[in-house]
Amino acid sequence: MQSVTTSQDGEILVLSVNNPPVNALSWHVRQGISDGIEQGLKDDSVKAIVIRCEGQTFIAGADITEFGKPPQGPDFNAVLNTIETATKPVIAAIHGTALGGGLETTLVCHYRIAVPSAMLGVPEVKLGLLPGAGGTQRLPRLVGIEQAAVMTSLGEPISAQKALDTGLIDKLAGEDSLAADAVAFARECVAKGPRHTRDLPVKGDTSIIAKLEAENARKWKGFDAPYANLRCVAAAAENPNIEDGLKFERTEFLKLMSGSQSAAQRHMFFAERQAAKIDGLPKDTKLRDIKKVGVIGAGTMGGGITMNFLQKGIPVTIVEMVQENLDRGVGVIRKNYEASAAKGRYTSEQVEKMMGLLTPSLNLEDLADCDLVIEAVYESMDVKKEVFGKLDKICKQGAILASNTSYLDVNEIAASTSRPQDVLGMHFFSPANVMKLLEVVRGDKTADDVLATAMAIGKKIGKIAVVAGVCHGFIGNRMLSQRQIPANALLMEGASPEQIDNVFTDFGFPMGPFQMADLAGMDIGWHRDTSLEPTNVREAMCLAGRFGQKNGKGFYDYDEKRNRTPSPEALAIIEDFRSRSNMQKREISDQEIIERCLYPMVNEGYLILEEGKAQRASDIDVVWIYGYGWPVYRGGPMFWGDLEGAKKIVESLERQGVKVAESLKAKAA
Ligand code: 3H9
Repeated sequence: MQSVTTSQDGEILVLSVNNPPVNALSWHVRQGISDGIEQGLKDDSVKAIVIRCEGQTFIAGADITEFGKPPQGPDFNAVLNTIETATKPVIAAIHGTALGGGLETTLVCHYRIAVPSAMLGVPEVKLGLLPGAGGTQRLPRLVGIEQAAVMTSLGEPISAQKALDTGLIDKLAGEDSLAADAVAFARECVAKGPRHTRDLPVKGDTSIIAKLEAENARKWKGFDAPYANLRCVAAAAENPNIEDGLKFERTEFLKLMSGSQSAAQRHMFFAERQAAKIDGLPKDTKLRDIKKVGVIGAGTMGGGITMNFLQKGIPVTIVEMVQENLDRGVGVIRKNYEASAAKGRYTSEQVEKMMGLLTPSLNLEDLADCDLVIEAVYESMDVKKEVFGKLDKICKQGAILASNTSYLDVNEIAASTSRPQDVLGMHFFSPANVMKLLEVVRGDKTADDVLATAMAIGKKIGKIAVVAGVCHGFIGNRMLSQRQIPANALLMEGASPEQIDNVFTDFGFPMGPFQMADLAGMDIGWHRDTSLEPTNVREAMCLAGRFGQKNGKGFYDYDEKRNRTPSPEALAIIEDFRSRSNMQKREISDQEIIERCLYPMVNEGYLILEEGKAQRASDIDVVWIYGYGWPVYRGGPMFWGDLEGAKKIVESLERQGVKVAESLKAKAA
């Protein structure tokens, strides 16, 4: 099959790109476009050329799978030059998404027409890149500095209508008549002749750049690409001669392309998509129909889980044991929606519609007709077994019974029912209506269609679902504990909470382990027996009434705005605990903190893979990026571990006395 075909409609030559699934600019597409343009230029009967695409979308960008491989076929910039310098008008006919290199292709075309549903953008920043084929220089010439700065640095596409309003496209086509409308438009363009984006002056004001940098300082912390994009847009404003701007863009692009951030972000692009695939399960596994969901528990977790489904129009019955708790839970859901409505995310009608899909109940029997029931009760095996035993008797045959447990043995929970094939874990992360990650825990007896349905429903409610096997803490929490143990030990050896947390935030985490403990609340699981001697620093903090952010004091002191400052009292408690444990304080380097806290996590990742508890290393990266704030520009613990080097990690782990995974040792050998 040819990836670019030509056809002629009177004096208009139409090039049709056909490279499923997203018409990426693979080498054969570049070759096909280049050949097609040459053909149109040579043929005297051709007066104008249309570039359009088959399938779901216009060109969605460069072929990311080609990055880092030896170049093949014509250089993209050379192809763009062929289009731009064509002596006959070239018209881009856009449907679906024109993204990245796809949009850059349209920018060198002389005219652009799009269907109203089309989206146009330069999302390269999300891959740690910039539109390096002239996008940062031509876009400002069409839409102005402000719009170009927003589009390149944030990477969000705009609608066809907005593209028309800002001058990015010339005309809207009928939704179902793009091919014919593009040819008709091309005929109009014949008389006008080619028109070059590069010849337009750059309009607008670069003050937007500082504004964007200030507004996004938190979000962009640690990232190189947003700033590089903005530098290039500024260069467009500063260089009237586009060639100078293009040269600047090239240098910035190559820097990003050869750096580790883009490699990590491109890895995550594919990792995220790969995570949805279940090894050994046919793609067409028949899914169970989920029309109605039950949630047990109206606490923070149950409420958050419920919101995900209501937002997608799926009715939920939420069950609590006590009226007061039920009312409180439903009240929190309403309050959250109303807060979003106040920010303009929903209309009040939408809020009422979502609330109308919610049935509060005190009776488990009301879950009888649910297709999926998610239990989010207290984390105790006895309680969970009791709930699942009851569900087994109440729920209809074929219903999926899921536990939101974060640590417990899903096989044991399943064994408390007569239908373990219908049971699995659906581990949401708090706040469950916000956090993207969903660990779908496959029990030994979980049926294939149950697993596939849980993964699909996860996607439907906007989560990134990852399959995990049954083990203590599954993928994420199991690795988290490998980080927490050394973090606590380092505290005893002489590091302060602030030093440790700062190493984490400098690494790119939104917070460190002690900030996280303060946020979660130190008293979770504390026995509250004040007559007992504390066995760890956390208990010592609780005994001193330092429960974390909730009462303004934990490892840190907090003001009303929850800003943290180091706490002399907390430091004294640590010091006291240290001396009572007969530990000697010593200087600890930031590098030691990294090696002690993060290398054991990488090691645990290898053990998880060896035991088959994760399908692939990239799934582990997805868990850590979407569930625990691992910085995406470092690609997750497994990708980062490869960058650090297996040998270095193994040597350090051996020095630390950590038992090293065989597969990690083999990699280091
Ligand atoms: C660029 O253009 C650089 C330039 O400036 C040049 C400088 C010199 N390449 O997302 P989906 C695959 S950088 C290769 O599930 P959707 C994807 O992996 C690029 N493959 O579909 C998946 O494969 P599989 C700038 C790609 O309908 C399949 O297509 N462009 C590419 O939910 C379906 O993908 C971008 O960053 C690609 N470019 O969403 C756009 N794109 O089936 C990136 C997708 O094996 N793409 N695949 O898992 C997207 O944002 C979405 O894919 C899109 C469709 C919105 C297009």
